Amino acid sequence: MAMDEVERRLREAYDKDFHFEDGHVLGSMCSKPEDIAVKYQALFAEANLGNRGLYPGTAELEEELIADISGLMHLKGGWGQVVGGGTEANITAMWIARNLSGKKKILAPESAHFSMKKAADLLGMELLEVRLDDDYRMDVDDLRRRIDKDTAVIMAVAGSTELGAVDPIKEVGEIADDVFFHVDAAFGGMVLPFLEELEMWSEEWDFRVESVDSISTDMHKMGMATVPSGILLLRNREYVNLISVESPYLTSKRNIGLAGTRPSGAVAGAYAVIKTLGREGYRKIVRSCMENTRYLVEKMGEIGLEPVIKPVMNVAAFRTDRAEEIRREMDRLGWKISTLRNPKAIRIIAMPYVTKEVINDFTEALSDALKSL
Ligand code: 0PR
Repeated sequence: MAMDEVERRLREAYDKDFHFEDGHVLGSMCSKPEDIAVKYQALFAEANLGNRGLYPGTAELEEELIADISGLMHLKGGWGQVVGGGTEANITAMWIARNLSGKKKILAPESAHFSMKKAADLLGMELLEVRLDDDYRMDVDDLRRRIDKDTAVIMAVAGSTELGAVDPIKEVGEIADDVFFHVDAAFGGMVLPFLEELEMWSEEWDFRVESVDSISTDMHKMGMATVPSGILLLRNREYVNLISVESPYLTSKRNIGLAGTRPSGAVAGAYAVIKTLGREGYRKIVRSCMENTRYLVEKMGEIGLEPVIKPVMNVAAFRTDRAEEIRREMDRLGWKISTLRNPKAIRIIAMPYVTKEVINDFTEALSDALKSL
């Protein structure tokens, strides 16, 4: 195909997609990446940390990025790697737990992301769901009842996909003393440290809880970086041996983790964004997202929709038996929201591009739609 024809085709496809800046996407957990992340992801497009020896520069960036995120989550020493996202991080953590213990049972809250089902299936493990309490947090009494000699791992969520709820990590940690304990902070990892600095959150949820063995967080969710830039952190670097194989013909003799070739442009992108935003930059973003979440709750209240829980972070779900019907109608009007099945609710994530103006436009359109439904 001629160059201009290819470009026309690419443009056409691009225009079919929904873009965050258009202010109609209210159901995505992904960042609109900062410009600097996009620029440097492109510069490092050919880098592949799967063959580390060819990319010593990129490897240094990854080490610094991991050190910074470790610091944010109070991990000293330890080990970390940039992975393809929350799914890969959860699978890898379960892989370590299985190989470490030789056991099969995973205890996870009912609110765990569906990637846990993939992890259990792939690894031949058994996923047991722990009940939630009235605040949609893992019920520690139920957890205590379910743990037994065959439990390989307990996982908890810091920022659930549906509600942004945070499990009681410290209490779970007391129960998980002798068992591998993984915290999925795919969304919350880049929110909670800043909520804490803003004095809007006070529970310990990270490596300060001694029995936490691993934490995952995604830089492409609240990290303002490009897709895909997940991060997995491990307290004990020796555990790496459980997930590595010989790679005799490469520049490094061991290949660690699930991926061979790793999308390493995202490492440069994430590095660029954390170094330019710094803690202050993220604090500002989180503060503004929380203000907008409160504003959203207020505006939804005016049209008779109440939140399932008081939002802990910038994820808000509103109860309604007509959730699916509303989603379909709003979709027809060009608004992209998502729904929960239990309880029935519509869900909105107040990412930075969901501004007060967007909220005004959306609630106005929703109010009109509700009258005609
Ligand atoms: N853990 C949690 C708590 C998550 O919320 C998610 C994804 C994952 C793990 C898996 O992460 P990856 O998708 O990076 O593998 N949460 C969102 C979801 O499944 C992801 C998402 C993002 C969905 C953008 C839609 C969208 O437009 O709902």
